[in-house]
Amino acid sequence: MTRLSAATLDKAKIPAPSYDRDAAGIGIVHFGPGAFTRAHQAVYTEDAIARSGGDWAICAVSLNSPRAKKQLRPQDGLYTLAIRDQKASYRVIGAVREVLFAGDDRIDVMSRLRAPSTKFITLTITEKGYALDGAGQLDLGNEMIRADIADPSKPRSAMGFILLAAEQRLISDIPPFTVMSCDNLPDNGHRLRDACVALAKAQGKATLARHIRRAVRFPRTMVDAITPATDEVVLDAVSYALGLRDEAAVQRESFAQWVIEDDLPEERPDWVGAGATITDDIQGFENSKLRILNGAHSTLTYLGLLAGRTSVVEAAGDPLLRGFVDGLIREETIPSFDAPEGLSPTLYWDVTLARFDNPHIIHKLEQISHDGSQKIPARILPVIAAHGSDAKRAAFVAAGWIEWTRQRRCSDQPPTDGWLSSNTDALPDPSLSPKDYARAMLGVRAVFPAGLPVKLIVGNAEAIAEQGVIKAIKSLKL
Ligand code: CS2
Repeated sequence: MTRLSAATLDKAKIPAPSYDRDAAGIGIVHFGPGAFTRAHQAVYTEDAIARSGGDWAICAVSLNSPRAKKQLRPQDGLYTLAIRDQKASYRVIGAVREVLFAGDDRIDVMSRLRAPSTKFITLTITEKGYALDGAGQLDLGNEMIRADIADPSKPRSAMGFILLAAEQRLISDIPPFTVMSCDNLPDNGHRLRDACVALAKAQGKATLARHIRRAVRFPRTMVDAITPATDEVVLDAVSYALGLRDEAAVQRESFAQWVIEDDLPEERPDWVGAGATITDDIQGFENSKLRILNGAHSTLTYLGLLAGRTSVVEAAGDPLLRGFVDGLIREETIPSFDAPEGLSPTLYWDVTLARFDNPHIIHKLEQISHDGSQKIPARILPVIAAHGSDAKRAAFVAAGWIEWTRQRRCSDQPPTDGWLSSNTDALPDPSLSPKDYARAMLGVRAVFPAGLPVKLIVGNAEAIAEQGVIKAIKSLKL
């Protein structure tokens, strides 16, 4: 089958970019061009360009793998967005104009970052890409950070690239870019800014650190759209609808939300026209999303995997797991934070649960299970911190994650978790008893802060190991 590309686009049987792609210059460099950003930010940007024009096309940069380049380059950056909901729909997105892999194209990446036409750097590098420790500070012992300290001129981390480019722009008197983290990280923009400042200092560049703090904007954001990994079923459905082969297609539910902190330059894409919200209470939105949606996801994931479930829709359809997560969110999570004005957290949860029930989205629990060591501290532990030993269900989820890591570390399918795998020295031996393992895990400060109800969590982990998760849930005294 003929492949999708600029040359074959006129054969597409689905809607294609309505604007002149060649006329839209690149104004955004995006680190981490995985499925999420292609299904989310790139779509907002596509709509913004189509509505209001501007040089806002995207240069997509992968830091760790040439995969996106292999998928997208032969297609001139074009790919299909498949919306999988009651009504399926397909459209070709054209906002990505250039695709680079830092491993091969470092010089091109740097010249894009330095170019005065680049006004934004955006990131979806996942939690682990920020190399933060349990307290949210840059982990100077992280391998890529150590490399960026040893040789700042050949960056490996996103922070390293941002710093080198900011320094070169400063020297050449080019106005700074705005840097926007679009990852599920509490306080994402500020943590990224602080990580950049810490790295600049560790590199011995005090002036650059000051410049980053004073002159570069790092608006925080809340991003949302459920985007399961692309599989052959999606690729085949897309090929059929499109009439061309597309190796870079992505799937998503129809719901999408993007809230951006009101700290943007005047000159920016018409993201608001495309449906994004600008707010001065980003934290309220962040907490709602991270603790409600992502917290429920992680809950269904670890408890669901322990119970032999495989997808969100399947786990949410299990009356026991559904009742458990519903109680967690309503009775423990929602009272743990202040919702932003105009957002009803209970309504938000109702809508979220209905999104989990979408039978057209098969979101694998295994996918969500990745990097739990980075996700649990953002999604579940703040709820326990807010209620202490009254956080009965949240404490059970923390125990579920701990016991799941023990079981999986004992098996031939260890958790996909970069931090866990590169810090085995700091972790308890999985052959310990579930009780001793859980107690020792709770002492791993990079994940668990001091002051959590240790006895409660350890007891739950033991119960899950002894009785199985289903019985353990049933015997919870709530
Ligand atoms: C999920 C998120 O994989 C995960 O950790 O919880 O990717 C989730 O699907 C998105 O944040 C939804 O916006």
